[in-house]
Amino acid sequence: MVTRENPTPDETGQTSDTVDAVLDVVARSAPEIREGLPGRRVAHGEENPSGETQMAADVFADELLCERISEIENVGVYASEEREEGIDVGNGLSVCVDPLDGSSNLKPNAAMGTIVAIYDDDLPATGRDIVAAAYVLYGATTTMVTAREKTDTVTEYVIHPDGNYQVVHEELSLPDDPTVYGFGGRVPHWVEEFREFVESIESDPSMKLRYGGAMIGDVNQVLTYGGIFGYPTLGNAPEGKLRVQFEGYPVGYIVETAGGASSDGHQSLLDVEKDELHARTPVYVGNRELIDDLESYMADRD
Ligand code: FBP
Repeated sequence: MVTRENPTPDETGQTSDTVDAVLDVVARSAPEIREGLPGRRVAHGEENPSGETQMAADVFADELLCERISEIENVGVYASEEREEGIDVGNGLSVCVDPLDGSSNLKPNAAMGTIVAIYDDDLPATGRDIVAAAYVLYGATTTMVTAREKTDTVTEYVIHPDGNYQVVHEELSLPDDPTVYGFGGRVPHWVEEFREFVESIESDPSMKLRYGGAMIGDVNQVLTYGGIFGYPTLGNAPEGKLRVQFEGYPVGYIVETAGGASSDGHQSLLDVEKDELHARTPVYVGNRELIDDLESYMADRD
């Protein structure tokens, strides 16, 4: 379970209502985002702040969520992976959104996600400022997984086409026996220490490769079956690809709350400190023993 040195006194009252409202908006918007995808499988013509080509669907999902989340009472900032800076929308919690995670999966019609992290501080916040995180997975069905400080549990919902949603797992926890693994980045760019770790994973006959190219799909495999997902440090990109505020903290928080572990190679993702909104970090999440092994392989690397 996640422990914080300075816990928010009590996630009740206003904070709890705001978290409820944000998660409700995300769930109820998911069918519209899904329905909006077919006509938006084309490049928008712009780059996002991380220098990646935006798809029309990225922009559509961002605008829809921005409009709705900004209207929620006690939300102070809306920030998105698709925008250079956070938008000041009032006083209160900071909400960071990756509107469409894995949007390169649009063309081959594979799984994608929406990620949300809610921080009780200004941005860039730290991983210990999270009061809730969630993701929607647009797979064969649409599901949402949430982790909240208030309950210290991870809950999975199925979202129906009309926007209503219901609990399918009240308290999700990582299975004890890991069986799946998936790692991003071009293999020739993996560093030696990581390569050796992957060889140790692959030499275990109980482990099967599951990699789909959208972090949320891959992390959901790990939460369902147990195992490890990583987008590692690369020889040509030491910080990897994924962004701390939008991807690293929320998946780290969700997996840790589900009884697993997270790491940047050396420490919990929640202890990574970066002072830029769009900063990146290597991301590894999964069963505690696999993350411990990973960290021992990576120990000699900065
Ligand atoms: P986006 O949020 O821009 O889609 O990028 C994130 C992501 O798609 C992750 O979901 C995935 O793990 C990774 O990038 C895959 O990147 P690549 O195909 O470049 O290795």
